[in-house]
Amino acid sequence: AVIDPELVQEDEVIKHHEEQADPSTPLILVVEDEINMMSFLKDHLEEHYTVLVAASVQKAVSIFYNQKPDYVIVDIYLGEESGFELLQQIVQKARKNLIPTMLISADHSTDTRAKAYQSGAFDFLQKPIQPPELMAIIANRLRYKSIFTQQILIDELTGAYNRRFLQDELERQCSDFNRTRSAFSVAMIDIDRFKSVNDTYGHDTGDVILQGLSSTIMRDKRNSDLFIRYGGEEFTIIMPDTNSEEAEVLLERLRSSFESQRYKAGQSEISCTFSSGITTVQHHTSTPEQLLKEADIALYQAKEKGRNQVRQ
Ligand code: GH3
Ligand code: MG
Ligand code: MG
Ligand code: MG
Ligand code: MG
Repeated sequence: AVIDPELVQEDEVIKHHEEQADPSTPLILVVEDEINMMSFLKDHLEEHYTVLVAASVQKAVSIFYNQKPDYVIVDIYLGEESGFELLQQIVQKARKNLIPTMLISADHSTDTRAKAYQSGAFDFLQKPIQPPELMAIIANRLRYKSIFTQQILIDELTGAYNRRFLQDELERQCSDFNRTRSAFSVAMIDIDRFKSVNDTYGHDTGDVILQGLSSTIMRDKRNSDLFIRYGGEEFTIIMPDTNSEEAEVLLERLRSSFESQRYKAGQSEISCTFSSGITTVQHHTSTPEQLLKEADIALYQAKEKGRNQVRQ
């Protein structure tokens, strides 16, 4: 029996959106055209993961690019199509985003296995699949991936995502917007007169303030908002599903909460402020470059108008 890919995908995508409330559950994409095999894999994987399924190369590619799974399992034999075709279309992005792929097949000849690894697959499993082995391989990969991701994507001092994350995420938001037409906003934040804080109280105090700002933001932002250290004392917040009014409310709240914090600096207590520029994609498509430029212009205006304020 062959799955109707249309039905399967719609169903699964909706499911994933509902489950997105828990972003800590890894997302596994399974590409398999045979319904018994599909449910078998799904049943086991769902004990630990959120599972998306696709029965064709085209559906798989679309889910892959839209949902960014954490791991991809691909059957080599997909009726008229082949898992190798799929791998070819996703391998570059998979590498860039550290998404491991597994090929599965009843054919486990040396040639097939070699071809699988040459095509970029990390793992190969021979059918019939043994669930403990499958689960152990995936668990290993995901553990490795999450440690590695922490190391390369998270800024050590502040715990914010580092800049590596920014371009990809902005591209993703822009392309989501083309699909959903749901507004999103981007804010640039720059600490005010930070150089003089460092000069007066020392770099360590400066570092504590950077950490203070980061904890404030990570506490007050929504789960879906992404907090990124753009560089030095500059940060970016990407706010999905957020129009300009909502973005301004959030940034204003962050601004006032940061302003009211006190930091120990030697004998004295000091406080600090930031300025922020917001831009929103609401009616028209945009590009990452354009968004950063607009947010930067708004930030510049906030500085010019006297700092410690939020501008659009
Ligand atoms: P403005 O209000 O115009 O933004 O003034 P500013 O002094 O904040 O601007 P400027 O860009 O001249 O200075 C930024 C300072 O941020 C300079 C640098 O010493 C400091 N800085 C950047 N990264 C770090 C860091 O990781 N730790 C500390 N302590 N300071 C940093
Ligand atoms: Mg098959
Ligand atoms: Mg700066
Ligand atoms: Mg500056
Ligand atoms: Mg500054």
